Amino acid sequence: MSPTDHPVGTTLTRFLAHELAQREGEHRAIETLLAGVARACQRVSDLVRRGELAGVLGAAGSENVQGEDQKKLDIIANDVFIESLEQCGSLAAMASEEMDAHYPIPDAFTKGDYLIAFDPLDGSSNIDVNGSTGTIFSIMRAPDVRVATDQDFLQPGRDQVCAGYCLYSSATMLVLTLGNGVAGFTLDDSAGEFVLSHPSMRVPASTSEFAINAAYQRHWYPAVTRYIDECVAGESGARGRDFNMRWAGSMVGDVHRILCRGGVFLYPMDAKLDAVGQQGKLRLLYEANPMGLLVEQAGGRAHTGTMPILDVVPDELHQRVPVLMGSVEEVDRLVDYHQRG
Ligand code: P6P
Repeated sequence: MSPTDHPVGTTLTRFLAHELAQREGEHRAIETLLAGVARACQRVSDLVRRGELAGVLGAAGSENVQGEDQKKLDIIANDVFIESLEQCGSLAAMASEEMDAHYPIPDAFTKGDYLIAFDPLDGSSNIDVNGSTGTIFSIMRAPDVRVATDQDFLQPGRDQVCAGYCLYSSATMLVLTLGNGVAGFTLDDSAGEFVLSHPSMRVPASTSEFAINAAYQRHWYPAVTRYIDECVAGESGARGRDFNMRWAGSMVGDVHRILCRGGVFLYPMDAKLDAVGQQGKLRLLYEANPMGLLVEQAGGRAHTGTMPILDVVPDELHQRVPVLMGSVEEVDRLVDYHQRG
């Protein structure tokens, strides 16, 4: 069964029941887990929408394992996901951008066969200015239900069972893949549930829109400089057409736009990251891998510049990677420029 087999208006619950019915043994656990994810996203969406009125804006006065200043809502959203999922019975452990190590499901609760890695509030620097933010999640199988370790999460992105995000913007949308295409659900506040609105999201192979933080231009390596210069040169340049630029400041906002109308998202390796020994800015397990699976499932490409993102074998929980993803023709051109050096 594919997402296009479901009529617009189908609830997420019914969609999951049909899509997972053929999966012997594991469908109930994934359905329960994703129902918990949807509930957590609804709770975070409500807090985001209420903003100052809910007293959730502003800095928390602490740093996360990445050394980044945390927003209050980073911590609150993380707690919402822990609270919503730790008793669902489908998980052995959880890992998050906001937690140094993995969170093992307490022995008091039923454990399950899956792991979830998530960024509870991606783009949180946007939260105080009412910009788009989101939650990104990646679901994998747990090698050992009894005793989970950080090592258990270190699986290539191609092995994900499910990946998705929830975008908190003008509408709240849950977008996910179970390995059989990409479906988008819009939160119907009156009904209090996610409803299928985008049965089969596809990334057009060609685009004239790129997303990059141009403030780092002086640090770019030649492949990226060449690619962006050619886009900016427009109709009279090598590409023979004008390009547009967007930068949402939240990966969820940029990738959602690409899933809707095409484009290419770049957070590449550069001299500034190299100088501090970082392999990239974005995190592999709970940003690049889930977004990479979604983009590939929607007919796009996701690459580090040297290899497909989904083939990277992680070596630590908060590993970073360079990210080039979106319309196939543009990512292939970027990869070609990277290979030429
Ligand atoms: P910059 C948000 O912090 C994030 O991880 C992504 O969501 C976003 O695309 C990127 O970083 C923004 O980075 O350097 O432009 O602030």
